[in-house]
Amino acid sequence: MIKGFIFDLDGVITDTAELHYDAWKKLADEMGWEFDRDVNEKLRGISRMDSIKAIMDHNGVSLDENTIVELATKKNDIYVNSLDGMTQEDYLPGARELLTHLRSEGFSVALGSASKNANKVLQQLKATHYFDVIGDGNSVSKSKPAPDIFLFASEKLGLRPENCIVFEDAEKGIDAAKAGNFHSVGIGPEERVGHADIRFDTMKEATLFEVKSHFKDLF
Ligand code: G16
Ligand code: MG
Repeated sequence: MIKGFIFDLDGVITDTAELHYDAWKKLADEMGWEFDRDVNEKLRGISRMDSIKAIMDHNGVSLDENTIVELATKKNDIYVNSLDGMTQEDYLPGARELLTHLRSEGFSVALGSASKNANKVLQQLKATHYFDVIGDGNSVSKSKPAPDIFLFASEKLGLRPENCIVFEDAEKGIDAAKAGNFHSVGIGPEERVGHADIRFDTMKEATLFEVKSHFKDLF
């Protein structure tokens, strides 16, 4: 029986990818590093420190740990400032409708995001009240593709993984859901999330009706 839903944030509830891109691009330009949208795509769903290391790898750069933390903090300051402009208009189409529907049907709902800024994003969207549990980048130390963030969320909800559906837009996020034995819904193209149990191009198609009809035996 499905009793709970766990949502990734960036790429599922809202699209902060563009703001992350702008902030990394600013840092990369300052450092003289190459950074484009293809490299940015590799950062989808992974932690801030894993992201900067991926950008450095791409540029064949190595630095000591303190400098890496300093640069990641610089990027984060740029990113956090840009969140001030985010409003209730910035839900991905369909996301708020699904959250509202799940609450009215009495399902438990949690956030399972890699972001340490998830609380700020939820506040900007005025979305905090949709969630019984908020799992973010501060909740666990091992990031996706490890299942830890989703296990944290399901434990806090008091549910077993097999009673929860995870919504994710990142390849590594679906890997994490599978590793934890969760049912999974992929949001995005086949080449990215085709390994999810079911997949929708966007959140707009991912209505409760559609999800229930795909996981018929579980409701
Ligand atoms: C999000 C983004 C990632 C970002 C990560 C960490 O994850 O998809 O690109 O690197 O958060 O963000 P921050 O620097 O704010 O801690 P998710 O899991 O919400 O998709
Ligand atoms: Mg995501």
